[in-house]
Amino acid sequence: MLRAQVCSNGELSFLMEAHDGLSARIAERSGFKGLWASGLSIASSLGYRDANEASWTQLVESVERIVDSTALPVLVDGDGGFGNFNNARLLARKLRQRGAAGLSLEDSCFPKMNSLIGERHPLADIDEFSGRLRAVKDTVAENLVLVARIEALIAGHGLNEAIFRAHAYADAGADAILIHSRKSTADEMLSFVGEWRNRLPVVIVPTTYYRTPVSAYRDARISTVVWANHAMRAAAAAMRRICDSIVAQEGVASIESHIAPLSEIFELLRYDELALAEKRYLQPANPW
Ligand code: SPV
Ligand code: MG
Repeated sequence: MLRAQVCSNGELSFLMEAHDGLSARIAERSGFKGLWASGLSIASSLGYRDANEASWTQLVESVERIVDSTALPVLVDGDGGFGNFNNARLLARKLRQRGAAGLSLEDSCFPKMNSLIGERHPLADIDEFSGRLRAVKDTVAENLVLVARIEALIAGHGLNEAIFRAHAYADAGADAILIHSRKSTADEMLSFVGEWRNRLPVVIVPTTYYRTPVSAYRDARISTVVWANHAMRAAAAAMRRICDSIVAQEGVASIESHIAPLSEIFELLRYDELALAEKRYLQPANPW
């Protein structure tokens, strides 16, 4: 299912960020057809910085909660793979076991730093990173969509370096290329796409160039747009507003209509299914 979405040049697909079971369930209910298990959002929800402070096992456990909570395919942001080829293939194997549909690996060095902050983004050696991709491919074969993410534009190395790396990663067996840019317009990313000519399908993350209309991505025959952090940021804004209000008013009377009713939470988490299961499986209460 994810392969059809990410690897299609025909129809633009959208992956929504999820960082836990609840955010995954909400995205599914809104109609998204696939999820992005965001490193930034998962780390933030755990109280960590997106700098490989969360361990690979914590990532795998978060992904398991996301996978278990919906029927949607999940593309996992695996950062650089938490080390060399061996760490990357171990991560891939465990993610596959927990039901992930795809893995995105970026050509950064361990420990990484989130692409949208700071100026220090050292790139991995091309051959070394290609080895990580080949090791993952040899380990999980066709069972996990492998997205190779290029950080060359983030690191300020320009278009030629990005294209050179994309060809190397295609040769190494990647199924799709994620080209990341943190410019406020889509120009840099679109220059890459023009030059690349869809040798492999292209995935983008329009967090900083959010003003660009989606029609521009369709025109450029991009395969997949990742809305990478919007559930986490929406939750942060809502929690801040509500906490500020409760402090200021020393009470919760005025906020009730601004928060999700408990009935919505019970519905999202399918308490009705549990009630039915109790009828079916629970012993009748002992009359004595
Ligand atoms: C993420 O969602 O963790 C990403 C995208 O990798 S970004 O934060 O832009 O690096
Ligand atoms: Mg990330």
